[in-house]
This record gives sequence, C-alpha cells and structure tokens, in this order.
Amino acid sequence: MGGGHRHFQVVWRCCASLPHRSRGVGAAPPPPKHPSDQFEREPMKRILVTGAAGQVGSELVPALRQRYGTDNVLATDIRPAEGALSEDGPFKLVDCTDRDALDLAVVDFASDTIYHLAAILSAVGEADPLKAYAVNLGGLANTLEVARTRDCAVFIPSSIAAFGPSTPPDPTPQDTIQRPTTMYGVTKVAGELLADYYSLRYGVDTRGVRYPGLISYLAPPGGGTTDYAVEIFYEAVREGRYTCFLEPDTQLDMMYMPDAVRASIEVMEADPSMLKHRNAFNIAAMQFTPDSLAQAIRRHVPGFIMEYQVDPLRQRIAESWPRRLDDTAAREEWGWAPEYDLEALVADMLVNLRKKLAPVGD
Ligand code: NAD
Ligand code: AKB
Repeated sequence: MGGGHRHFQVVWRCCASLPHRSRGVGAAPPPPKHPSDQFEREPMKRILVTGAAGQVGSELVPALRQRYGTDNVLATDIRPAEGALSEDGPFKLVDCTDRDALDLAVVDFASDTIYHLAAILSAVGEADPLKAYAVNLGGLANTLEVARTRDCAVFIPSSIAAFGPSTPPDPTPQDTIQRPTTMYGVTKVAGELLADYYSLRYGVDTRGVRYPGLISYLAPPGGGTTDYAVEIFYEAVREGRYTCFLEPDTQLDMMYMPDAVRASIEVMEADPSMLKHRNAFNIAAMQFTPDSLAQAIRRHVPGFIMEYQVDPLRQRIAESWPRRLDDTAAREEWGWAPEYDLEALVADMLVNLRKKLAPVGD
C-alpha cells in the first residue's frame, strides 16, 4: 500500500498539461479498492509499444514521446516503420508471438510499461481466423507474462468488436452480455478476461479501453469493418465520390484518433484508487451511419457522391456490433470526456487530408 497516494500526486501533475478538461471526479467517494492496488507502481517512465506501425501506434507513439521524452518510448512492430516513427526515436522489429524476443526487448529497454497494440483486425481476421487467434491471444498472453515477470504495467486495447448480436446495442452497458461472432471479437473478449486475470491473480497493473471505430488521416486502417469511415475521406478529397461497403443506415460507435490517443494515456495515468474497473472501459464520442457521414462531408465537399456496394461479410459484422456505447464508468472513474463530435471530426479530417494529398509544390 502507499503507492496509490504517490501515484495520485503524479497523476494530477501530468494531467494538468493535457489539452482540455476538468476531470470532475474529485467529489465522488472512492470506489472499493481493487486487489492489484496492493502492488505499488511508479508512474510510466520507459514505454515499449507493440504493433506501433499501425493506425493507432502511428499517432500514439508521437504523443507518448512528446509527453515522456522521445528516447523513453520504444516503438516495435513485426514490420519496418515508415517516417517519424523510426526516424524520430527508437524503433525495433519485434514479433509479439515470440515471447523471448519481446522479453529481450523489454529488458534491454528497461521498460516499466507496455502499450500492447499488435493485433489482426476484424475483416482481415475473418480471412485467417487462426492467425488472428495466434497474434491477438498468443501475443497478449506473451505480453502479460513478460509484464508479470518484468514488473511492467500494460495498456490493452479492446474494441466494440468484443460485443455480439445478443448484446444490448443502444446503449451498450459497461458490463453486459459478450458473445461476439467474429474471431477478432472472440480474441478481444478473451483478452479482456485475460487482462482481468493477470491483474487479479498476479497484481499486474493492466488497464484498457474499448475503442470504437477509429478515424484518422496519418496512417491507413489495418483491415477492419469500420475502415469505410476513413476511406470515405480520402476518396472525397481525391475523387469527390465513394462506394461504401456498408448499408447507408448502419450505425456504429466511432471516435477521432486524437480522442482515442488521449484516452489511452489518461487511463494509464488515472488514480488507481478511483478505478472500479481496470480493463475494457467503454469510451464513446459520436455515432453515425454511412449516410449521415456522407451528409456531413457534403457540407464541406459540395456534390460529394455516395454509392453503395455492400460487402455481406462486413455488413454482418457491423450489424453484430453496438450502435452506441455507454461510457459512464470511464467518465466517473477517470474523468473521460471526448472533444470531437461528428462536425469537428469532418472539418479536421478534410483540412488535414487536403494538405496531405495536395500535389507536391502546392
Ligand atoms: P493496425 O492493424 O493498424 O496495426 C496493428 C499493427 O500490429 C500493425 O502495424 C501490424 O504490423 C502489427 N502486428 C501484426 N502482427 C504482429 C506481431 N505478430 N507482432 C508485432 N506486431 C504485429 O491496428 P490498429 O488500428 O493500430 O489497432 C491497434 C489496437 O487497437 C488493436 O488491438 C486493435 O484491436 C485495437 N482497436 C483498433 C480500432 C481501430 O478502429 N483502429 C478499434 C478498436 C480497437
Ligand atoms: C475493426 O473494424 O475491426 C476495428 C475495430 C472496431 O475494432 N476498427
């Protein structure tokens, strides 16, 4: 005991420099202590990120480097990283299914925290379910074992995919039925349970959020069902038209990457004495359908044309996922609040993609 108080002071110093927000949780009585609170933990100082070259890592790594120091964040992936990720700070090739390699990287870097992003997403996972199982669950089991033996905290992202067709879809409660029908979803709900297990059984400081579909302009999405909500922006800027693989009225929970990155840092910095949950916090920012997203884009790209050619696999997956997450627990336990709604997302995406896709010399 005692680490919680020291951590609490650090948390408030850290959060003072975050871009927005009053945390608004100070008045609530503290929740019952979690068993892993008996284990002291220093604040994050040396962070290793797996799967860092993907859509999330490409933005989370720079944010972590800005916050904790460039040399204190080691980006790793099974494939070489492009641009800033490897040029601006340390990068190492690490396959998370190879426990010895991951262990060596953690020891060499003297990591105290792992952000475990490596994964195979929903649509790609359905094309090769056993690979998704091996990477998503095998890689997570390795990460948790390394964290246990090397005394690291771990951030573990889950997804709206951890829910299934029998889950209440709107709103989807924090604690509810989880019977997903994709291999990706199976690995995500099993991963949530495994994270809980390592926390309860061994006192590993595991924490995480359930990301909605994420939208960003820096790195392309990795082969998921929500990818349409990124592709549409590229095609709106390049061609003024997009052919969508989901039906026009398919509502999903979505979030802009800056909010997702901030949530991923805030949950790791949260005062542990305030947490009733550890892993898999529902977080939410906005909900839209392909049709309502197209209408919002049309306000900035007059004449934008949306057509539909539905992919039955991804449509079936989308229909099995929540339409809206209830994120009350995240709001109450660590002060979560999104900054971007649909209008702000669309405006920012278009400004940045127009710059990114402009012909050289413009
Ligand atoms: P992504 O597919 O863009 O990136 C995943 C990265 O993992 C890739 O760079 C890939 O090369 C790497 N990888 C694959 N196999 C590996 C292995 N064996 N060892 C090491 N690295 C390996 O995915 P993302 O969107 O960045 O997702 C990051 C995390 O967030 C994942 O856990 C994902 O399930 C979760 N998530 C993402 C979204 C989203 O919309 N992007 C939504 C919900 C949850
Ligand atoms: C996917 O569509 O697979 C991901 C996710 C919601 O987890 N974007």
